[in-house]
Amino acid sequence: MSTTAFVSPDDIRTLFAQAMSSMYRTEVPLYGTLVDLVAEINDAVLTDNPALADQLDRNDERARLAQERHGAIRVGTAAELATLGRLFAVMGMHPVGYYDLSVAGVPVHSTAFRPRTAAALAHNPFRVFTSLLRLELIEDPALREQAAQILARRHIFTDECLHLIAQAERDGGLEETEARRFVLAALETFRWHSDATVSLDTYHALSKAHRLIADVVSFRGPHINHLTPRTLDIDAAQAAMLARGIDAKAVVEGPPPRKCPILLRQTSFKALEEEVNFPEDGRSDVGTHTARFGEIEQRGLALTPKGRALYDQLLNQARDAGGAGSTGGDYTTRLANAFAAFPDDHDTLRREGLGYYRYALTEAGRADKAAVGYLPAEALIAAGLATADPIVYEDFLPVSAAGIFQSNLGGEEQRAYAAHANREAFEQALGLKVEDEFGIYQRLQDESLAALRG
Ligand code: OOG
Ligand code: NI
Repeated sequence: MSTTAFVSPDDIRTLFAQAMSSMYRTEVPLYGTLVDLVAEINDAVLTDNPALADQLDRNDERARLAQERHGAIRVGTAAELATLGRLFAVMGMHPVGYYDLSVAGVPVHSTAFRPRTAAALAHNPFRVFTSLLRLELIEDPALREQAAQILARRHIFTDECLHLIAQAERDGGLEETEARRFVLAALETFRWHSDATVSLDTYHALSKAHRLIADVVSFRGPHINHLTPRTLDIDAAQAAMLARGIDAKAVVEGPPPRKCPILLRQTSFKALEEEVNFPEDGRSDVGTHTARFGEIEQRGLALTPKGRALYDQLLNQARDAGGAGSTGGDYTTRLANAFAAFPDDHDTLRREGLGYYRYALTEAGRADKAAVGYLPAEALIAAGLATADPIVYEDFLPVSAAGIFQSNLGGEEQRAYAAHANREAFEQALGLKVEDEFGIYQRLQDESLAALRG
């Protein structure tokens, strides 16, 4: 068999992202509304702002935009997580970042499976925020044991899916027909099931421990709980959601509106209350469950450790002022005031080493190889021989993620668990190390600098 017949993992990821998107459109029609609304807003922004359109073109970001999504799932056991890691690897998605959400009262820790190279990201940046339930955080030992037993009995992957993962690992890839079968088989794991696997009483007991525990334990698999398109103007998207009567979250998570967007801003519509059948002595009880929602995000500059430390400090300052977290009425003002201390022009952000940039020669630079050979990057920019464009943040923010979890678990803020981050336990469950995001952005920046002189 010749390896040239293998479909590239990037193409498998694109097929998978498209399949997930059409499945979720059917399952949660309001998601389709969001996708359409975001497409309209993005078109309008690009028409009004040719400089931004040029920047996206220069950085291979224009084409990926219409396809760009992230999703989120939650699994219950180490074995489930480890197999997911293998499944995502077939599509060129690898674990990046460790997120501890127990500090925010959510009994999970998480990573994001995503592509890591410039070429793979430009092809399709599809990422899946993946959480592992921390059963040890269930206080009642009997309930903890019951949840573990229920999870131990379920099989979240089809036999065909497991078979094709093993085949891809053994042969080093999948050919066209198998790749298509793999995508369909993988899709099954993330499908919604309106039939629970536990009785209504068990569901209530799990819910009382934490609604998220009930969401993970009561079903046959880790249903995709949202898919998020990327908008170029989240304030316009938020206004459009409200104008259409969509029940949007009150506060946009992340940094305030800025001239130079940084990291990630997100908003969502509240989870739907859906009918679920709970098995009971050969019949079933009808109840409801709220899990699935829609979300929109705007992505900006990836920050260096220095920039990120400043972001964390200012966000804490805004949240702590008055002790109100992000729920106080004047949060938007507090956030804007705190972030006045964060530079908001790209020259300063870059020169102060707060963010990562992708360097490229301008036409003049390409014509003047001699100058390019000896001038430092800042001098090339000053002379109009090179550009530096923001490298887009591809990851997540734990405080925002906690806010998204909370607003979809019924709103009330949960107390923090006494547990602490346990990255080693997570990596052991996954069977892989999670990569640090900063190293990836640094590499992208360094590659662009090296290419200037290439
Ligand atoms: C994941 C919430 C995190 C985000 O965008 O920060 C997330 C979940 O609810 O399972 O998706
Ligand atoms: Ni999300």
